[in-house]
Amino acid sequence: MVTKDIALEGYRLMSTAKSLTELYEANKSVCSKYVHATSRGHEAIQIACGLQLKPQDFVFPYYRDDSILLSIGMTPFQLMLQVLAKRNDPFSGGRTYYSHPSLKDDDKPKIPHQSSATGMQAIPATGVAMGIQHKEKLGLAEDYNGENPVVVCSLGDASCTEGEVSEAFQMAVLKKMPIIYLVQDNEWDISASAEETRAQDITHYAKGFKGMGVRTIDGTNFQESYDTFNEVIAIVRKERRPFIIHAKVPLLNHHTSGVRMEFYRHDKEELAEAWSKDPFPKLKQALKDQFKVKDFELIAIENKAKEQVAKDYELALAEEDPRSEDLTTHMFAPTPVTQEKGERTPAGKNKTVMVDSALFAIREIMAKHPESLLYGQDVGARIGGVFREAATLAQQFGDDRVFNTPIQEAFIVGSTVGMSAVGLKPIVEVQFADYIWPGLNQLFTEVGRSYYLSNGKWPVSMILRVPIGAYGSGGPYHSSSVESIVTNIRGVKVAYPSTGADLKGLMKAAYYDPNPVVMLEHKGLYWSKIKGTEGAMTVEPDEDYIIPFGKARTVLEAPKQDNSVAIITYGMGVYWSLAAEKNFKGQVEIIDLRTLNPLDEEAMYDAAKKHNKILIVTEESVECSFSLGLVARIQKNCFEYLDAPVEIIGSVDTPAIPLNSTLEATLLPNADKVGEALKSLLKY
Ligand SMILES: Cc1ncc(C[n+]2csc(CCOP(=O)(O)OP(=O)(O)O)c2C)c(N)n1
Ligand SMILES: [Mg+2]
Repeated sequence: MVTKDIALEGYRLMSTAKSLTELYEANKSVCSKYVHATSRGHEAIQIACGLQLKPQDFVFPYYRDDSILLSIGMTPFQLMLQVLAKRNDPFSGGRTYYSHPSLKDDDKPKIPHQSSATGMQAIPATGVAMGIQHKEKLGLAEDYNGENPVVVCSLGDASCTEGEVSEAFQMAVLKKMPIIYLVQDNEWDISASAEETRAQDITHYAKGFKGMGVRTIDGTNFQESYDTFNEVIAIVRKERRPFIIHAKVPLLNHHTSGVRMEFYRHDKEELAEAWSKDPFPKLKQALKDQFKVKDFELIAIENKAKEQVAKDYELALAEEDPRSEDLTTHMFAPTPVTQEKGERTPAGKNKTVMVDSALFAIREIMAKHPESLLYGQDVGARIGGVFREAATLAQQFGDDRVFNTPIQEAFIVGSTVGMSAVGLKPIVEVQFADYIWPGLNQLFTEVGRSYYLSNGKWPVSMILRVPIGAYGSGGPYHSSSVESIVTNIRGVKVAYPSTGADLKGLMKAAYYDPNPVVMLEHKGLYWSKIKGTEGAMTVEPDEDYIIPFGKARTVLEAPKQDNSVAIITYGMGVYWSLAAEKNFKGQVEIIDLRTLNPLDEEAMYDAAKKHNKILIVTEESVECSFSLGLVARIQKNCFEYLDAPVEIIGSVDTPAIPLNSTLEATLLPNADKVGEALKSLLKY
């Protein structure tokens, strides 16, 4: 039940939020330099939520949630640092928009980074709930004296039609996660109305998700909102199951400072109706009727809020802007792995296939680190991955640490943001590189940007394993190469090992790296079944063996001489090159990049300076590719040393890799094609 003190605190916060909206509007030439939205109309439900969250809880407010931020204890000054994109903006240091928070203060609920992409936060938020649940199951959870943490994921009504929201809901009900989805239903989707954009509101939609608790409330009524949150939070703290709180609210301010109401809200009746639901006079009246608070006391609260907001605005205006040198801080969190260590080739061991080297690496990681987990499609006990790349792991570490997910690549990838935020270390898989696409949005929008946009607060430590590459008529949907796309996503490291020893050493480095890592694992090398790829089988390095990212491997050294070529390659390219080299003995050096981001530029330039001719060998087609970027770098940095243009051998440029084996073979590079290129380079 709402006490007088709580209602008064609610009124103080509501007055503050209203003053913010009014001040931004009155000073729009300054405050709208950077786009912002405010909570005007949505304040009651937001304050009811924020006031009841504890420091162990997690909350994902969206761009309209400045009242949530005020009610968890942020000051108007702090919020204004963001509206003005100032250096000391506590969330992002001026990197992202107003009310796009990320926070890790001890005394407040935690806010991992979330993007501006509508609805996408549902997956990272549900990932947090999944992480909390796993910590509880695995005995890793902190003791909160019965007050177990909950997650609140705030969503606009229109954002719920995004497909990724349904992936999150599915997982939340499937696993009974401790999460509350707060849906603020103002019936607007910028200028599109609810009738235009949805067949049902969220309560009806939720019926498709068995076990989802639902409460629909008047989100303008502070007491009802507070009581509902109070009840639902208590249930979720105890029973650990998901809820939707569907709050009906009016939108009283512009969609954003840039998309203004006068552009699209011409219906006077609709506007009048919206204003009739304003939560501010409602709470004021309730304070007078229920708690007998006098008018003058309420006016004093309003005036104090206005004064504070005005004062904070002056202070915020005087704050420093980001400096240009701030631009490139927090690109990657520093990794502890900077040197190759351990025994790469321990004596007395037989060679193992590459897929097992990966398996052994993960087995050692999981045995040593209780916070590590592995999930993806079919990786669970029954099969241990379609390539058996996770075989026996579930048996050894249990179904809570190694488990199957539904076919939800977005969830698999994006949930790592949340898992990592609670201190777990997720290792996840997409089944084939061809199916990374539904997960790419999360990789780009949420995973890759978290560390940078939270100004260093929320690195996402995860490994995404991706079986990749063409062999044996995999056809158009089980063969593709994706490195040009993945390396384009900043904030993500990318490895592409070509031997078991490298895969094991890099997997370890990926695990200890605080940043997200994509491991591209060529499925044609997994078992060395293709003739000429026997070199991918290696003696398994010892447990301590680790390879830093950004260090290429010399596969084959050639002496400096009058006419020679260095091949720069990775993945299957290593083996096409080795086969081709047989006809040019001693004239060809082969460098395996091993990681594509970071890239060992020094190794490339040293090779160019030594041999003066460079051939890049890639499995990708060449148009708009990662390899073209390598060519540009080498030509720019080693122009004076080159005796021939840098050449690339890649696949034939088609929209897909065809199924038929003749067509596949015609498309892919091979030793002959590499040999032809070597011949003409040597002749040049
Ligand atoms: C993925 C994505 N698509 C489009 C947009 C542009 N956009 C920003 S807000 C918005 C409307 C969202 O409406 P709703 O979720 O109901 O929230 P409201 O603004 O009404 O509170 C749209 C389409 C976006 N930010 N992200
Ligand atoms: Mg809306």
